[in-house]
Amino acid sequence: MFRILFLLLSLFASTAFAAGYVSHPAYPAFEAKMIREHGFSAGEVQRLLGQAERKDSILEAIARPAEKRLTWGEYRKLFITKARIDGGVAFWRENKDALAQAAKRFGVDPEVVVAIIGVETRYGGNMGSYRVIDALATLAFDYPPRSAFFGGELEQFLVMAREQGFDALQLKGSYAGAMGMGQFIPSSFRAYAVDFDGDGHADIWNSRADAIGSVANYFNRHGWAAGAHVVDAARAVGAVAADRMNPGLEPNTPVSELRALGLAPRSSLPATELVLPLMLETDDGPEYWLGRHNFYVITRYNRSPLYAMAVHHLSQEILAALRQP
Ligand SMILES: [Ca+2]
Repeated sequence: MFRILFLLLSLFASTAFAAGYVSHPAYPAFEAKMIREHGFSAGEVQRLLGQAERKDSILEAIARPAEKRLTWGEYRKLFITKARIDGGVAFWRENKDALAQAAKRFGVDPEVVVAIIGVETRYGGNMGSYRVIDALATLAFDYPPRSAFFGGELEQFLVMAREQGFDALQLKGSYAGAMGMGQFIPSSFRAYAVDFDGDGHADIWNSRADAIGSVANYFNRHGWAAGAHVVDAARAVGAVAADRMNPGLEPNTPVSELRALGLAPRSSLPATELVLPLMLETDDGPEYWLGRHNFYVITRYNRSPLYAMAVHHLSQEILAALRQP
C-alpha cells in the first residue's frame, strides 16, 4: 500500500518537474515556430523546454545593468585594475600564437581581443553559472519587455546546440544567455564563432584559440580598422555644450564644429574627420574624449560608451605592461 502510494507520488512529482516551460501560455507558439522554421519535432522541443527552469535571480539581474547606474569614474575602477591588467599580460603570453594568427587573418589588433575577453569574463575566469536554457527561457517567457528578443535567442540557441552537437541542457552562460570567454549570445555564436584550433567545434568555453578567433572575427565583420585610433583626448576651451555631448554612439560631428561645442582635440585631427564628442564623469570632474570609428565598432559588442572606454583603456594598459622589461 505504502509502496503504491510512493510510486504514485513520485510519478506525480516527476510529471510536475517535467512541465518546465511547456505549460506556459506562450509555449505553443514557440514550439510551432521551432517545428515550422527549424524542423524540430514537438517531442524534442517539449523534452528541452520541459526541463528549463524559471530563475527569479535572472529577472532581478536584468532590471539593473551596470552601465545604467555607474559614472565613468566608477565603471573604470571595476575594470581597469592591476589584477585585470596582469591577467591580460598572462593571457597574451600564454596565447601569443593564436592571437598573432587571429590578428593576421582578421586584421584585428590583439590588444582589443585580449581586453574584450578580460572585460567580459576575466579571461575565462567567470563565464557565467546559469544554464543557458534556463536564462533564455526565463527571459523569453517571463520578461515581457524583451520577450521577442530573448525568444529569438532561445530559438537560435536550440538550433546552435543541434548544429554543434552540444547538449542544450548542459551549456552554461550569463544571466542573459551570453556564452564562453567572449560572452556571445546565440545569434552571435551562429554568425561569428569560429573553430580556430581546427578540432571541428567552435568551443568558445574551453578553447582559448576558438574564443580568440571568434572575437577577432566579430570585430572584423563589424569593420575594425587595424591600427586606427579608438578615441582621442579632448579638452574644454570654453563653456562646454553639455547637451551636445554623447550624441548616440556614431562619430557624426566634424572636428571643425568642436570649437562651437567648447571642445578642442589635444592632438591635431583633420577638420573634416567625424568624431563622437564624449563627456564622461569622474570623481575629479568631467573627462572629454572624441570617439572614432573603432570606438563605434567596440559598441557593436555592447552598446555602451562606458563599455567601449573600458575595453580601450584596458587594452592600452595591457600593451604598456607587456612592453615593460
Ligand atoms: Ca575548436
